[in-house]
Amino acid sequence: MNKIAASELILNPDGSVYHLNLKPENIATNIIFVGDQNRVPKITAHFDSVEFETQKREFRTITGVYKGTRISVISTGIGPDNIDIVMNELDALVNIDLETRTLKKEHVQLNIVRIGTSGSLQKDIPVDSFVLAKYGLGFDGMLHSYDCEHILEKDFEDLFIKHTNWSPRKARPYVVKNSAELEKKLTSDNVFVGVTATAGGFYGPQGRVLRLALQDPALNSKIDNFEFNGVRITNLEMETSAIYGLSKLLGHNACSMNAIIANRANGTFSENPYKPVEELILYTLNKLVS
Ligand code: R1P
Repeated sequence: MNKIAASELILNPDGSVYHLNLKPENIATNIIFVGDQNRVPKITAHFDSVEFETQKREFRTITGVYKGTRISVISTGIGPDNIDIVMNELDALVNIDLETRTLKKEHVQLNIVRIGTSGSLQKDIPVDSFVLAKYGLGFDGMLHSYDCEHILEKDFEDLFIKHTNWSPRKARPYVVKNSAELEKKLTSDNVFVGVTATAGGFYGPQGRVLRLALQDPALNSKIDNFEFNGVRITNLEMETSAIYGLSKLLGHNACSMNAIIANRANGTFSENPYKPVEELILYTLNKLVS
């Protein structure tokens, strides 16, 4: 069997994976991602018990038990580039034998749920509400480095590219579906379901203007009035499409939940953004273990 070289799968002297600082026994198969490292203890504060904690750079992990279910909470930091690191290292922890550096025979499937913050693109999806992503729509281009054609929603992509007159100078938008099983678990009347768009930046890539002009100033309004099979693009953030793409390629389940803290369509920002995040944490934890 092919041995993965030390330069490709980098391990720390204690045998943990390079960026996440984790060994296989440190993680559960149920995983919650958050962007902000300070959100990790806010989630695990609700746990019955905690067994493990580590941090390297922005990647903080706490593993423990919530209502009888073992869960790891991991901060990914900001952006799809970080998701590439987190997803590949997590998958290596469960599907590669780190000692022999060879692929394991049995595939282990992870359940990955993001609890993030995001801006709504629709006037009727107000600040402080929750959005669940049925699809991730990536503007970031990260996934194109992988052999990924077979997991993409090509009809959706083509329609979106035509609708927005997407510039060929930017990466082709890619679309990946969530795990239907996790969506079923996490959905309710309190949650808007739609498409979460993921940008590879916070300002220009999300249509924000401070001092720099945009390549397409009308993009957000075009995104706003796009529909695919009756599903709208609900919100913009920086991780979901990359999580969906790599999860699908690596054989894991993923679903992304976002607390809406800004409404880009009417220019409002939540008066207390910590409140919807805390509410979404409790909502998601309880749905996950139900
Ligand atoms: C930008 O401020 C960050 O906040 C959002 C974006 O996706 C990006 O990571 O999510 P998190 O609050 O989960 O980090």
